[in-house]
Order: sequence, then C-alpha cells, then structure tokens
Amino acid sequence: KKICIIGLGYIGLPTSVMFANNGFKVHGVDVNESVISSLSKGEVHIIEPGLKELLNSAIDKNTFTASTTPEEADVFIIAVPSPINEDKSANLKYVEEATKSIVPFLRKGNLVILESTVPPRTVEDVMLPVLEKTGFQIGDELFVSHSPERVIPGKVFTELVENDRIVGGINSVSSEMTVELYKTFVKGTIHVTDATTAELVKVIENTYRDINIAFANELAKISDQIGVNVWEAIHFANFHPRVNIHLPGPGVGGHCIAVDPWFLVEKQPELAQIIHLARNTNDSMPSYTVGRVKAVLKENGVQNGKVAVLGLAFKANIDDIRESPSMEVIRHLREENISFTAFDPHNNKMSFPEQVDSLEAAISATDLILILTDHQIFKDLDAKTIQHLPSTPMILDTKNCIDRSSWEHGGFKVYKLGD
Ligand code: SAJ
Repeated sequence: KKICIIGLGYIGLPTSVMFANNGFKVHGVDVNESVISSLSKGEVHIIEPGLKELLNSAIDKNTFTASTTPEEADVFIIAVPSPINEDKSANLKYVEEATKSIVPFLRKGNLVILESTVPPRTVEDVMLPVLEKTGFQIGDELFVSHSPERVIPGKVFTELVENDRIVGGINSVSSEMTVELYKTFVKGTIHVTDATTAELVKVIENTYRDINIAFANELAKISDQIGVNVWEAIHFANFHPRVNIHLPGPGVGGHCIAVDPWFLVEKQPELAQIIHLARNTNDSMPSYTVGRVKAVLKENGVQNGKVAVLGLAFKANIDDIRESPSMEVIRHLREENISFTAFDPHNNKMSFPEQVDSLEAAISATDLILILTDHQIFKDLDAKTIQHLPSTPMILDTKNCIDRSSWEHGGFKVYKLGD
C-alpha cells in the first residue's frame, strides 16, 4: 500500500518514516523546496531523537520519496500547520490548500486522514466541500477521517507507538479503514468516534493543560503576595489522590497549548469564559516576570542593572525558541530599557544581538540571573563555581530548577517566581 503525506514538519515527517519502516511505500510532500532537497540527502530539518536513523533506513529500503507535489496513493494524510491569526482566529488556509492539492490525485476507494489539530467541524465544513469536487460519493467512494496527533516533541517515536489514539471518521467505514492503518505501529488503544468529536477531543486535551497551568500561574501570583512558596504548596496538594495541579512559569509556549484554546473561544466566545481568561493569564506571565525582575533589582538598590536570561526554548531540553515565552520576556525587557544577555545551551543560532554562546559570557558582569527554561544543564549548575562572574550574585528562578540552599551557600541571593 502507498501513503502520500502532505506536510513534512514535526508530525508529518516522523509519521512518514514510521509508515515507511512498517511495510508501506510513502511519498512525502512539502511546499518548502529546501526541506525536500535536504530530506533527499538523508538530512533532517527538525531535531528529534531517532528521526534521522529512521529516515535513512527508509531511503535505503526505497520506501520513502519526497517532493513538492502529491502522487496517487491509497491513503492521503494531511499534517500541515493550523496556526492562529493575529486576531486569534484559526488560520485554516494550509489545511484547505493541502486538501485542494490532493484533489487531482484522488481515486475511487482512497482514504483521506487529517492529522492537524483543528477547530471542531473543520473536516465537515472545510475539507468535505473541497473533496466533493472529486465527484466521488463521500463516505462511499472516498473515505475521510480525523486522527489528531498527540505526541510530544522530543519523545515523538515513543509516543507515536505507545499513546492511545483517537480516530473519528465521517462514517464507520472511514473509521475502520483508519484504525486498520494505524494499527500497523500503534500499540496504545485506538478509540473510535466521529470526526467532529475527535476534533474536539484533541482541542480540549490541550485546553485542559492550558487552564491548569493558568491556575498554577494565578497561584504563583497570589503566593508572591502572601509570602508562600507556591512550588511547595502545589507539591503537597498533589499528594491528594484526585489533585493534579500543573506548574507555574514565565508563560506557555509552543505551537499547541497556547493556540488550541483559541479554537474554542472563536467558536463560542460567550460561553468559553474560563478558557479565554486562562489564555490571558498565561499570556500575562512574561510581563509579570519582568515586573518581578524590576522589583528585585529595585529592592536590592541596583540601578541600571543587567539581566542574564538563561533559557530561550519554550520548554526543557529542546532547541525550539519560536513561540517561546522567553522571547516575550525579552521583548518586555527591551521595552523597559533593561539591558540583558541571553543564552541557551540548546540553541546557539545567535538570532539577535544580545544572544551569547556561553554561560560565562551570559552571566559575567550582570546583576540578576533569570532562569526561564528548566534545561537539565541549568538544574546541574554549581553556584560556587560561577559565583565570581556576576557583578551582583542574584538569581530569579521562574521554573524552580535550582536548589535554594545550595545557591545561597554559593553566595547568591535567591528569588523564585511564586515565592
Ligand atoms: N508548561 C508550564 N507548566 C506546566 C507544563 C507546561 O508552564 O506545568 C509550559 C511549558 O513550559 C511550555 C508549554 O507549557 O512552554 C507547553 O509545553 P508542553 O510540554 O505541555 O506541551 P507541548 O506544546 O510540547 O505539547 C502538547 C502536548 N499536549 C498535552 O500534553 C495535552 C502534546 O501531547 C500534544 O501532541 C501537543 O501539545 C500538540 O501538538 O498539540
């Protein structure tokens, strides 16, 4: 069987090489020519453990090809971005374009699967009208379903196999065909529903997380006021068998959790109240963090203080700095005319003038170390060995990565978000 996968990003590419190593012929399609040319040489444009090896094994077996145009196949999988616009409305342009692009290649009996996360009703209202142009009877001659990806960057190949999967067909034959397909490598349970429910399931998973994090962030702000350590409070509360509070931080980044809740707000603005409020709370955290920076500098009588921003990626141990709260924190630092250096051990791309390529360069002659990402490397830092570098040895840890007492012993004045 042959599968044509549209979109070779952080979901489409891993999915392609999984199928290509599990008995399918896969043709991958991407609009970006440079992606195609690097893939053809066995090079990957995203960092994901195991990806390069699986790509090369598929290329060696002749089961994977890539180009900028689709080819005829038995199954088509769409895995393109579904971002939000400036005004927070869903941008379904890529989903629509991708659907249009396969129309000329569709044959009777084909299955079309949407993997991108989308607002509920997108399959029914956006994709089906395009697919009807083939002239095939939808559900009879052409089968369609939604099976959202649910993997986490950095652990994609484990989660593709181990996670449960949701499959929502536009009818039961579409669902059955989709289940059969994913069964080739999915070890988790595959749950079957309709397309619109599947769309909602995926969006509410990420919305649950966003709201829970917003709750933690609100608790951090309250704790700052009442003089309690929020990290300790959440830690203890979570010993309760029915409580699972997430953790505060300088904001929520990435391309999923900070985006998907807007899909619900857009659909039902009057009803999606907590969802909207939670989004605003999480979006307020970078500015709140810079407020804490200013307060700490002021409290300690530091004038024209310089900040060392540690961690640019949107979460631990990855290199992705797009949609990262760190970049928002930096924007606010600039707005407030606070000078800074910035360093991320996983991202040395030097994307802006303040970025430096070593920890030493980052913290030398600064007044406040500001930890924004909980990279393991930061957790392992030894305060004593770097104590001589800053002008003022102070640290504000927004991710609870450092041990207060050992840093105090190392000569630092220690502050935490929510403490
Ligand atoms: N964060 C907090 N506090 C927490 C947990 C996370 O502030 O307690 C922040 C992180 O620092 C980060 C952001 O939230 O900035 C998002 O990180 P994440 O690790 O929670 O999520 P993503 O965006 O990498 O992946 C999520 C996952 N969804 C869920 O866990 C419900 C993943 O399974 C999805 O596949 C992915 O979104 C997606 O593509 O939708």
